[in-house]
Amino acid sequence: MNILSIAGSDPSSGAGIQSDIKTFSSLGAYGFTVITSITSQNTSKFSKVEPVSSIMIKSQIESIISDFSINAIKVGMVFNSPAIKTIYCKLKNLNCPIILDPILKSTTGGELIEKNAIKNYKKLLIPLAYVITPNVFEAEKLSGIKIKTKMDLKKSAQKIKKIGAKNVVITGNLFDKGKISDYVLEDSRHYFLTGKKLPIVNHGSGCNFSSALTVAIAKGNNFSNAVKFAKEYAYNSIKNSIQIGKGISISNTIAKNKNGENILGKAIKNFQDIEKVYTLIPECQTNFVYSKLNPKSKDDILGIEGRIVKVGKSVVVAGHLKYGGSKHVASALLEMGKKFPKIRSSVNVKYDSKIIKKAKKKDLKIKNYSRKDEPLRIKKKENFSISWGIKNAIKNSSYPPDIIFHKGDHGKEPMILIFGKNPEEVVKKVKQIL
Ligand code: PXL
Repeated sequence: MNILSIAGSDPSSGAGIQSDIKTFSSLGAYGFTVITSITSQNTSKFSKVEPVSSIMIKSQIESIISDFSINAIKVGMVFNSPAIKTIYCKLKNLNCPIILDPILKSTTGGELIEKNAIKNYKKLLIPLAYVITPNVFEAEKLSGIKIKTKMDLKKSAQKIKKIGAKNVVITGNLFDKGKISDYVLEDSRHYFLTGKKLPIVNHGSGCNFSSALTVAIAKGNNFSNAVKFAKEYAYNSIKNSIQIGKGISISNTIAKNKNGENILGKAIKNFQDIEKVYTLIPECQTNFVYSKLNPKSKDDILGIEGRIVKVGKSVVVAGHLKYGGSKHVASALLEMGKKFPKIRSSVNVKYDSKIIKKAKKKDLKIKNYSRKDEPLRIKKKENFSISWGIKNAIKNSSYPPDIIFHKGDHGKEPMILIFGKNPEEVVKKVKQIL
């Protein structure tokens, strides 16, 4: 996932470009940056701002878009009209969602856009936005409507939508005591997303919200799910904010626990390093999966969205680790886990009778099933075959097998699945059969 942030530099890394990169990384996206202005500020004081020339902004954008494919663009602080015009010219024909986060003032009071640039901001940038995310103050300035009631809020959002943004989210509304809500105006509906207000004044959560929203949209989430996700992400960034300077707290974009990814990632690396492992890769290629405790569906099972593929005499990982990334091997593991919940990892390799012989010699426990016995109603349903096969193979077993294989059927490649309590145990078993 590749995201471009066009924004200002904040040396405290609480907001702006630096903060955006932190958010993108924590969510597994790659962040490119185009710097529109440089600020000097810390947690107590905003000092200076110096705009980057439009020639340099243009050149930065060209460097990035000529080389990389971009899944979404976030536009944050743009200080003046030349910057706005340049960004408009460069983005207007790009076919990728633009998330516009209007930045007028810093939390500590610095002016982050020239007054006479707001007109061009509205005219040129708002119509490019797939979504715009003003806070209440910014919505008032952009719409010219003072927001005192929920009705004002709706009118303000409608006015901004009329200027040209496809969707509008006005963040940080404090109408209900102890609560904070975002007002969301989509194409055909509008609603509030309300949550608990944390009593923490912080620097950065607005940027965290729009950056997380950008990643969620780039990943193809539908709009309302993306907004929900971003709201929760921003809430956590405030909850985890750190008092690192002498002034207000800095919101903290802690990465989600990546334990599963680390464990599976390491095991895949060890799998790749096994001598002659390429001989084990079947025609339909290999996936390697690792389940959460008590998985409910394939979405609780981490796998490669893609495959481990054979390239000459080596194997490479084509794709990324993702929960829900595997269909077939994950189905097998899910079925195995129903009877033997301690078994949480599996890999599929090519069937070869020599491998089965070797596994027997090494005292690995082996079960099998025949795809020829598969009832027609199972054959017809996509992805049911494997669950059916595994269920059959273990139905009379009082222990979890290390290996389950089948010898294929018309047009179905024979296959071996190797199981273990964790990915490293699976790699150990693979080493035994080679
Ligand atoms: O939080 C908004 C923001 C965005 N970008 C930059 C900033 C700020 C607030 O201070 O400095 C560069």
